[in-house]
Formats: sequence, C-alpha cells, structure tokens
Amino acid sequence: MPKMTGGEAVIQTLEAEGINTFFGVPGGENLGLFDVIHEHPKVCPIVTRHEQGAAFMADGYARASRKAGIAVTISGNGFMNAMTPLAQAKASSSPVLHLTGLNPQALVDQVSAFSYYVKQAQEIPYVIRDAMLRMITVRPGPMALAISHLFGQVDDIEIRESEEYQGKDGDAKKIAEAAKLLVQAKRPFIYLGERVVRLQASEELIRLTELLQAPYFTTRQGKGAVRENHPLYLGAGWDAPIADEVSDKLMNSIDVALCIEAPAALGRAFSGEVIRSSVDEAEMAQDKSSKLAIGGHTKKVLSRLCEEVESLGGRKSEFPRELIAAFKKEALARDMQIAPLAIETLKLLRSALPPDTIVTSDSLIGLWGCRWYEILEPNTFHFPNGTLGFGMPAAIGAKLACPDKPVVAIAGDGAFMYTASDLATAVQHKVNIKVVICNSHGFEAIRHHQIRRFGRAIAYEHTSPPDFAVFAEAFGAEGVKIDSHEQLPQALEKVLKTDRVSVIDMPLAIPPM
Ligand SMILES: Cc1ncc(C[n+]2csc(CCOP(=O)(O)OP(=O)(O)O)c2C)c(N)n1
Ligand SMILES: [Mg+2]
Repeated sequence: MPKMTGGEAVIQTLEAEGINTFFGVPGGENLGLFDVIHEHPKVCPIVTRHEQGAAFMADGYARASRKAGIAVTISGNGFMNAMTPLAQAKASSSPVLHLTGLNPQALVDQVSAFSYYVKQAQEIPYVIRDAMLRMITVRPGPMALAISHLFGQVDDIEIRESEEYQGKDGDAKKIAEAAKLLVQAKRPFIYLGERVVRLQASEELIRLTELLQAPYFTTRQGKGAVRENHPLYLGAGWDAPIADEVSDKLMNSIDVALCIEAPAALGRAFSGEVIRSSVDEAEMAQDKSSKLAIGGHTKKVLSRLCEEVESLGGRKSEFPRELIAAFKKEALARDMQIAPLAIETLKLLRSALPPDTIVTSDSLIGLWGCRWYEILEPNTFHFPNGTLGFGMPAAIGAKLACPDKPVVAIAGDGAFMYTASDLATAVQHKVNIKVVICNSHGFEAIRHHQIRRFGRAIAYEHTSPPDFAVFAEAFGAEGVKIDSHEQLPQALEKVLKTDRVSVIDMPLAIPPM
C-alpha cells in the first residue's frame, strides 16, 4: 500500500470523485492539506475572505454541479464562521462536505445531517466515499468530518476508483398501490420539495405529471425541481396558507395529493388522501397519518411509479385547465397589489437572461423570485432558507461548477455586504459572475416588519450607503450604476457580453410578503 499523508489522501480521494475544487481559509491545523496542492496542479483551492463565503460557495457549487461542495476551515472560530451556511445547506438538503478540526460533537450535530471523527489517515478514502454516498444519494445535505489532525500524518493508504452511487428502490407493492390510487383519482395533485432537485428526478417528475395530467406545485426550497413554463405548473413558494375563493376551490377539489420530498401539508392540510415519497426512509417509517409513505431513492421511486401508471393506461380525464388558469391569475393579481415593482423587475430579469442562466438569490428579491422568476430549466434558481449573504458567493460556486452557463446573483444591498469581500475572490480567479444589487439603502424588510408590528421603524436605514459601482471597480470588477429597474435588461445585455466580473447597482425598495 502506498505511504502518504492524510492531506494527500483527501486530495486523491476527491480527485477520484471528479472534484478538483475546494473552498476554504488556511490556518494552523489544515496547512497539511494546502501544502499537498503543490504536487497536484489540477487542484484549484479557492481561498475566500471569510469562512462563511467558503461554505456558501461550496453550497452553490454543490447545487449547480450536483456533486459535493467542499468547505475547509480550521476548528473553533473558522468552524463557527461556517456554521450559518452549513445550517442553510441542511435546510436546503445541499451536499456540502465540511473538512474541519476537532469540535464538540453537539455543535456539529446542529448543522450536519451526519458528522464523523476520523481516527486514522488510512480511513480517509473510505470515509470520504461514504460521505459522498450519504450526502448525495441516501439523504442529501451537508456533513462535517473532523479530519484536520490527520492532514500531516503519514500512513499506508489505498486510493480506490470512484463508484456510481445507487439509491434504494422503493417498496414495489406500495408503488403499485400508489399508481392505482393516482390513476383512479378524480383530481390528483403533486407537491414537491428541494430533494427532488438534488436527486435529479426532474425528468421522471415531468413524465409523471403528464401521465397523470396532475398539476404540480413546489415548496420555496423546491423551486428548481421542474421547469415552470408548463401548462400543469401551478407555482412555487406558497409555503404559507393560501386562502381565497379560487385557491379554496382548487385545493378542496383535490382528492389525492402526492407529496414528493415534501410535507403532507401546503400551509394547510390537503383534502383527500395523501401519498408521500421520500429518500428519508426513517421519516417515511414514522409517517402513520398518510395513506401511503414510500421510502426509497426518489428518482427510482418516480421512475417505477411512471411505469406502473403507464401499465394502467395513465389517467384519461384532464385536471380542469380553467381551475389552474384561474389560480395563477388570482395569485398574480394578489401579489401585484403588494409588490408590483418586485414582480416587474423579476419579469425584466427573466426577459434579459438566456434560458440556462443560473440565478442565485438573497433577500426580498429572492423571496419574490421564488414565485415570479420563471425558470425554464431545472436547477437554475437558488434561494437560501432565510439567511443573508448567500447570493454572491453561491454564484461563484455555481459558476465554477458550470463554467459554460451564465450565472447571475441578485441580492439586496444589505445581503450583498454580508459577504461582499469575496468579490475579490471572484476577480482573482476570473469567475465571471454578474451581480445585481437591489439597493434600498438599508434593510427594507426590517422597516416593513417593524411598521407592521409596531407602527414605526428604527435602525433599518444605511445613511452613508456605499457607491457599489465604485466599490466593484476598486475590486477590479466592472461597476455599473442604473437609475431604475427598467434599465436592467439593457445593463444585463451589456455586462453578459463581457468576460469580467460585473456588479450592477440598481435602486429598488420592495416590501416583504
Ligand atoms: C444572517 C441574517 N441576519 C439577519 C437577518 C434578518 N434580516 C432579514 S431581512 C434583513 C434585511 C436585508 O436587507 P437587504 O439585503 O438590503 O434586503 P431588503 O430587505 O432591503 O430588500 C435582515 C437584516 C437574516 N435574515 N439573516
Ligand atoms: Mg436593502
């Protein structure tokens, strides 16, 4: 068996997985990992300005590449700085592998779907491979490996070829029963969560909705599971209860709801029977209230379900298209009363971007984007689960994962400043991202929430706002200032032609939902 250090074993195992990039900040205990890179010219470490940016980049990389994103930090403060993005990755089921030092297990458990203390350098190839299997196939989400203490340790280590990870099949009897229920349903309905995106089940999903003629709807995090320019698409991101006459009519008419990687309620309980399917077998085993709860790899379960539905001849009757159209019209009218500027801006953004553009988002514009930025291809819109600072670094990760696709970050001015230092990282590595700052000169969401709750607002305004165009230029990026959201398409058209990192500073103040 060849002798090598733990750091060498990490790099070689990741190379065998087809991963040549990691994001992190060097420090005492992980220098043994950075040092090995001298011998691996293909490996590109992206050193960030803050650990938070590193883990967000790893998240953006993981989402866009559908592989694992790797974040490297020291333990203690470096570990803590990566905590927020890791918690987000957990909420979004995004496979981020955090290579770090010793930490109290309890801390690790808060953010990782799984964590492991690696005892010997010899274990490294197995442990990393096992992590890939768990994070990508078994239960998508981040993981932490306490490993830095081995980066300099020499051991006999065997690096093995990468393997294709196979997920588990679902229970064939349950799937056949589900197919029968769905085919016999008068009004079936499909509800999707984010793991459908991570598990790459979009094709099977579209096939199923068409075979069943069932409309589909995604959670906010599930946006991206399927393209949205489809007649059976209802919307994304109404995780809160929907209550109006049109929605009531649609929701109350559903007699079978198929919830795939999603909860059995859409703000309110579904009328009729509920069938659930998830890669999380433990969760499915605990679900006693649904008619059927199917555990197994979603892509496999859906593929089998499609076959069963096909063998039964599909569903003959159509879901009333006028109900779908009325729901969409009503939803738009309702949101246009609250946030017309947000919706107009998102429609302008869509019109200016090629169909395969990956958009990473932050703040209120991202929240509204879940509903009103229409994706034309799966996996092309990403929103964190509420934290600020994700958009720009996640765009860097996504662009490194998909260099041939345009990548655009949209963020509020507040969110942009959370991780603005990593604009330098993008410029240094020539990661050609485009950033659109929706500038409200402060925390507009906070202002609205305060007024709604207390009738007055404080501490939301940035009274000395930076000039972001000048800021961008100072970092070596292209800075563009526009006077109104109406100029966005023109500005984007211009910057998309350049091969520089670009930042567009656009005035926009929009309310929360
Ligand atoms: C890490 C983190 N800290 C604080 C908050 C609370 N918070 C929610 S929205 C918001 C303001 C965001 O400002 P900006 O990005 O400029 O967007 P705007 O609301 O102005 O559109 C804040 C501070 C949060 N979501 N995440
Ligand atoms: Mg703002």
